[in-house]
Amino acid sequence: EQWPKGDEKVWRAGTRGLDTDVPSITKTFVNHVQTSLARQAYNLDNLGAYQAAALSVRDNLLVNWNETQMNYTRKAPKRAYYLSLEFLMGRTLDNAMLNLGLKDKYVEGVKKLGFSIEDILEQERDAALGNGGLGRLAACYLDSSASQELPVWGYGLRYKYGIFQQLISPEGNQLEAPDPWLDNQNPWELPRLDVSYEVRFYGSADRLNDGSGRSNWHGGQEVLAVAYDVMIPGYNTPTTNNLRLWESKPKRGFDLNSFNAGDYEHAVESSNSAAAITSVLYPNDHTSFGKELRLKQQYFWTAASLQDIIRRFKNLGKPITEFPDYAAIQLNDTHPTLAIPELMRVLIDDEDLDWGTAWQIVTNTFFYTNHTVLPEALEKWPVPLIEHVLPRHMQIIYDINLFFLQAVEKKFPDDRDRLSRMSLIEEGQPKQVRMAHLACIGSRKVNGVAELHSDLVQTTILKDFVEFEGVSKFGNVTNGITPRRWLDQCNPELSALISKTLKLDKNVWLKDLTKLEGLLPFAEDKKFRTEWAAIKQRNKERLAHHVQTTLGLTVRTDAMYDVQIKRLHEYKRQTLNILGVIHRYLTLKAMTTAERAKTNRRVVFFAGKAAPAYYIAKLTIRLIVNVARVINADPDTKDFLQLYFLPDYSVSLAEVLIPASDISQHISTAGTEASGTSNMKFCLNGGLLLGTVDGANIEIAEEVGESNVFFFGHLTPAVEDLRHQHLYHPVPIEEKCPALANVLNEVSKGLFGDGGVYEPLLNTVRHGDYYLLTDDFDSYIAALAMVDEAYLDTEEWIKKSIRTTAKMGKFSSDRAILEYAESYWNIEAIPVAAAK
Ligand code: RUG
Repeated sequence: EQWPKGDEKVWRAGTRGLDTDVPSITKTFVNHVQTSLARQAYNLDNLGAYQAAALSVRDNLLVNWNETQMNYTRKAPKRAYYLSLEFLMGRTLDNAMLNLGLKDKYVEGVKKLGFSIEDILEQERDAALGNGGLGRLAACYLDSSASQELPVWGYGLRYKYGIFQQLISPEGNQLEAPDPWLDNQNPWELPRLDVSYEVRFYGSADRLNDGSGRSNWHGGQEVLAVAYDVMIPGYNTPTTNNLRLWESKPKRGFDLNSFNAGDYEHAVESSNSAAAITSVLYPNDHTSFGKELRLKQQYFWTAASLQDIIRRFKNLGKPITEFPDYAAIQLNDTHPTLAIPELMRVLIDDEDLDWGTAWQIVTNTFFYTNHTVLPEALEKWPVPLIEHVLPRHMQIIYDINLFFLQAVEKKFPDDRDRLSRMSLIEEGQPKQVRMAHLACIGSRKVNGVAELHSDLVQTTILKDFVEFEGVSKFGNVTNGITPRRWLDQCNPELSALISKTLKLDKNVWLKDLTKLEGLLPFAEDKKFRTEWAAIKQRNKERLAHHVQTTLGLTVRTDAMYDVQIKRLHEYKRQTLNILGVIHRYLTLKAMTTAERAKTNRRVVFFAGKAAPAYYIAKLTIRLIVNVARVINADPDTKDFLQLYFLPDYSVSLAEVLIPASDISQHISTAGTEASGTSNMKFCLNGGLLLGTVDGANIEIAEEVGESNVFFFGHLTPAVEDLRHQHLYHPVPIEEKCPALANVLNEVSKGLFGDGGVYEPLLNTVRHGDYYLLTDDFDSYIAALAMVDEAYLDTEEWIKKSIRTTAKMGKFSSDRAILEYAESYWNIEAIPVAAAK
């Protein structure tokens, strides 16, 4: 190949390589202190040291990132694009050092410069551009894609404000504050002001009526999407992929005419409305609100991403009909479904293709992952809203629907119920577009995220579609988690013990997690068990220290740690857990001192955010906080039962909580939790699982063996009947579940402060009980008793803990991403040579 510009030798002499030894690391660090931060040793605080460390690590990432991108461009492989409205990345510095294999060197380097790595790491703010499991899954998948050297790019939005910061008032109410995560500058992103696209909203769409099916969409508002690139380093490979996040900007700075006429407000109005699109992440999980700004976010992001993907494809000089051979686009839930009509619009209106050819391309390009079957979470957009914001897309959706229903009618003649069930448009006031139906028919394949969930997708919400399109279009990819962050990074001592025991470099087992099985025989080794348990103990002390320094509370460390951390939601049943805690408290109160002394000491932790408008979820937080206040102050019981609600749950907090847990709770009503991923994280760290027969709990039990998990509660097939009985043959709670009735009464009577406050929450259990607490409470309490009994047999418990970790190989996100790559996207690894 010919050198493109100037003198190759001069270029090469100026090219930066990786800093891989301590002197070059400290040199780059000091350079950044001097020239990027304009500081010196005498005025460099921990925050400055973090920034200098981050910038020097980033230099290394950039070297690899450049090589990787150039390699992809040269080899022009098929690529996959992961479109997700949420990427819950957490902190980057530690992860980047570990993935580069340079953490030890950086630790030594910053020490020489007078800093401790722990202090530096604590300075970083989480990148919290997500609500929970869906966004964190996207982050794990990026890590695995890069680690497996797969050509995968992420596309998302660069929200100015991530998920809100959660504060707890003295009364126990959740308060929300903005999360200005970009305030201290973000060293992990590269603004690409040279990469920008125009995106249109509103206006009108006139059909050309020339038989082509084309329309002219004109007028309205035009805004700019500007790219910010985030480097995604693979583990133990130079491959460094890209996450491209879009920021919205006005196309023109402001309206000069209004400005000159003295109308300053109007002059900046349109620029404000453009910037508003990417200003904040919607803090709802599992609810669809039909808000115009959210629709604009979805379209803005999909339109910009598609323009970028198409431009990259066009650089290859191939005919547009080959697009699906070079691009697979994964829709993470229905949030990016507008990409389907948008690609149709581009192919028909801009590329002049006929409908059939365009539809062929579209349905070979997209893949759709469903993450929930809960009806309130299935996205629907009012037709009048889409007509207003995206008039051309509404036309296209109607056209897609027409052709689709004609085909259904052909296969199932005279089945009008079926047509109305399957239509993209739900009749009503107003009519609504069913996004899951659109995502399904516009995609090549559809998958759920755990075996049970994928079955439910196929037998409930998309049943008609399976009958129409054939079952082979539908599949399952059980979720996974990256063992780099969720074991090596968050639990370094356990990681080191595993490497030592398996006599394997961690580079090996962190990339082939099934190697953990080699730990199984060591469950019988007393010395190993002692080491294993000592690490758990130190992780509890680390957590207790964290609570002490952040909240000023003293947590005992000689107890079982019982953890439930996840979004607050009725279906996840934090209510069941807190009512169980109260039950335990009442039981302890009724015991003699001697009886109490024989019980298992337990510390219960909760953490999680509630959507700001979710009243019942917020009331649950309030109850937890007030129960904690009473229990922790009760001299009779406080040595045996402690309770904490840790505010402002985040990825970083999870990294401290998970390694410290003995038992964690995943207790959703059967059939409601699609998969869950924190269940996998706890088990990987040797925490046992207390759960319902739901989501990925089932597959975890299959792997680790039922004797190592604690299952309780009714099974999915029973749920519908039970709900029916609640409605039509209700049995008073005092009769059906006296233990639970007693707990509710104590709350009502004011044992934890004003009982009246909690009535709306308690009434969800007394009446209707949609999430089946009255059905599952007794078996839940029995399961908790089994957990206590098992924990008192310390050696046996440690064996269970070891066996659990040993059998978690399946749940590596590497396994999951390879399934997507092979069975869905049809892409291959494209290794890149290490930079010199
Ligand atoms: O609730 C699901 C979890 O069960 C799952 O593990 C996770 C990742 O697949 O996605 C969660 N989810 C579902 N988050 N939002 C939705 C619905 O929009």
